[in-house]
Amino acid sequence: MITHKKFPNDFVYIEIENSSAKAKIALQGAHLFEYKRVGEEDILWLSEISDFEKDKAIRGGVPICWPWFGFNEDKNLPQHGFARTSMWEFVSSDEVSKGETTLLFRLVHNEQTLKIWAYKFELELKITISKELKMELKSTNLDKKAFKISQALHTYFNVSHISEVVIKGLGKKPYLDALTWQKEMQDGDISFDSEVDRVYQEVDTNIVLVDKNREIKIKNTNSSSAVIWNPWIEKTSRMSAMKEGAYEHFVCIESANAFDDSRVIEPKKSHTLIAQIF
Ligand code: TA6
Repeated sequence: MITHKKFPNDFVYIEIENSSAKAKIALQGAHLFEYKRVGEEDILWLSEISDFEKDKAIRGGVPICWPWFGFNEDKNLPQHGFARTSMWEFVSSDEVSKGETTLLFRLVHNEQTLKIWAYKFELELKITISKELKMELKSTNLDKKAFKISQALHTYFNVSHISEVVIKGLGKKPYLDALTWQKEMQDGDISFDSEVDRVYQEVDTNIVLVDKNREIKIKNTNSSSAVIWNPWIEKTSRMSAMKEGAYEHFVCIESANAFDDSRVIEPKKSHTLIAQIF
């Protein structure tokens, strides 16, 4: 069942529930901010004090960083691009089978986006809500010139406690440490006892999030980069819409095309970044 809902301030979202799972998606940013399988804990973390407000990114869920990931060279432009704060169109939904529903969202260039980024484009997000969560982000170049994008499905995973978390699948992978801007090599699995902000490259296998009582697998397609982020104590106090101690309850594992894995899209061509979470 699909229901159109809004918060008291008219911030609109879609709620979808089938026999496998329940999810909520805001039209601003096509931002999935809840995904819960029947009988299980939330897969996604959402800040208790997140904004649900026009032009402000939701803190948690799956923000879409597009058409650039991280800072822009032009410091007046927003971090992580404009897709997460733009209003998307809800195009259609389809009940593929019992317990599997797809939803399609679209963002097309407009006067505002052309002022920030001078290219004509179509961006589509297809979300499959089933026992597995699948997100397919398709970028199409509608312009006469090629463009280059970097992007991420910036997924915040809900965890029991950050000290219980181990991330597998990135051992022996090179990464860019965004805290020092040095290139490093991952030695073994990842665990957390301080701030981590890294862009892994050459990623070619599933990433596994091991928590106290569950394991979540992340399979990325058309992507060879993944971002791992936890702000730890001090950075949390400087983040918008994050309560003290929030860092204990999430880790971001982001399906990306970032830095060396940025993609050039020729006119009339598309590129689809896919993340499957199961
Ligand atoms: O993906 C990690 C990161 O780029 C961090 O550097 C951190 O700033 C985070 O994203 C959140 O960014 P935001 O703009 O949502 O506050």
